[in-house]
Amino acid sequence: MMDNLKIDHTDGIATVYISRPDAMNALNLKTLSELIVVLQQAYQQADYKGVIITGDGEKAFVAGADIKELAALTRDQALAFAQNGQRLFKLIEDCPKPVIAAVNGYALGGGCELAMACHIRIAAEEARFGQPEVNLGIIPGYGGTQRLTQLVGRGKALELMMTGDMVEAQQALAVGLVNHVVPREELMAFATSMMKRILSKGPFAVSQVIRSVNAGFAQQDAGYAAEAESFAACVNTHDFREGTDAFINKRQPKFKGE
Ligand code: CO8
Repeated sequence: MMDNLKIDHTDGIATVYISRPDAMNALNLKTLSELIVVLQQAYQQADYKGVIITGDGEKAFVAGADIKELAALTRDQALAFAQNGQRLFKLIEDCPKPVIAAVNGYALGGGCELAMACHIRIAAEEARFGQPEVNLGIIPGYGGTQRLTQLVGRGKALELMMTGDMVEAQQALAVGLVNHVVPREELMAFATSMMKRILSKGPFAVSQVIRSVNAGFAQQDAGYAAEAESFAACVNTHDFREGTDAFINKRQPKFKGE
C-alpha cells in the first residue's frame, strides 16, 4: 500500500498517479521511496511490461521537490538527497521496460526532471514546464542540467534554467521538450495507446534501443556529479534560506549572491 502513489495495473501496464493533493504532487522523500519500489518491481517482475507516470488531479503533474522538506536540509543532507534522487531518475531512464510521462499539469523543478527522465513525454494542452530553482537560490538537482540540455540544446536550456521561466505545452513541443501535445481528456488514452504500440514490438529489441541510446550519453556522468555538488553548495547559502523562506511565506525573495 502506497501513501502518495495510486497505481492502476492493467494488461501489464502500470499507470502510476503521483498523489499529494495538498502540495501540487511535490516529491517528498516518501514519494521518492515509493517510486523507487515501483521501478524496482518494473525491473524485476514480468507482469510489469511498461510504466506510465502521471499526476493525480487536474492541476499538477509534479510541482517539484517538496520545498518545505528541502528548506530544512544541511549541505551534507542536500548532497545525499540530490544523489538519491539522481539514482531514482537514472533507474527510470535505464529501465529496460518503456516508461512514458503523461504530463497533465505543472511539471516544475523536480517534476520537469522526472518527466525528462522518462523515455517519452506526452503533454496535455494545459501542461506547464520549467526549472524555477533559481527563484529559490538553488539549481536543478535531479539531473535537469544534463537532461534539459540533451533534449532542447544548450542555449534554450541555459535560458530556461537561468530565468526560471515556465513554458506552455506548445512551446515545450516546439523546443523538443515533449513528444506530443493532446487535449487533456485524451491524454491517458493517447499515452496508453502509444504504450500498447510499443509493447506489441519485440520487448528485447525495445530494451536494447533504450540501452543503446543511453550508452551514447554515458560519458556525461561528470555533469551529474558537478550538478549534485553545485546543488549542495547552493544549499549552504543565504540565498537558499531566503528563497525557500520567501516561497513558504508567499513573498518576493531578496537575494544577495552569498
Ligand atoms: N513543494 C512544497 N509545496 C508546494 C510545492 C512544492 N514544490 N508547490 C506547491 N506547493 C504547495 C503550496 O505551498 C501550497 O500550499 P498551501 O496551500 O499550504 O499554501 C499548495 O501547494 C498550492 O500551491 P499554490 O497556492 O502556490 O498554487 P498556485 O496555483 O497559486 O501555483 C504553482 C501553482 C505555480 C505550481 C506554485 O505552487 C509554485 O510555483 N510551486 C513551486 C514550484 C517550484 O519552485 N518548484 C521547484 C522546487 S525545487 C526543486 O524541484 C529542486 C529539484 C532538485 C532537488 C534536489 C534535492 C536535493
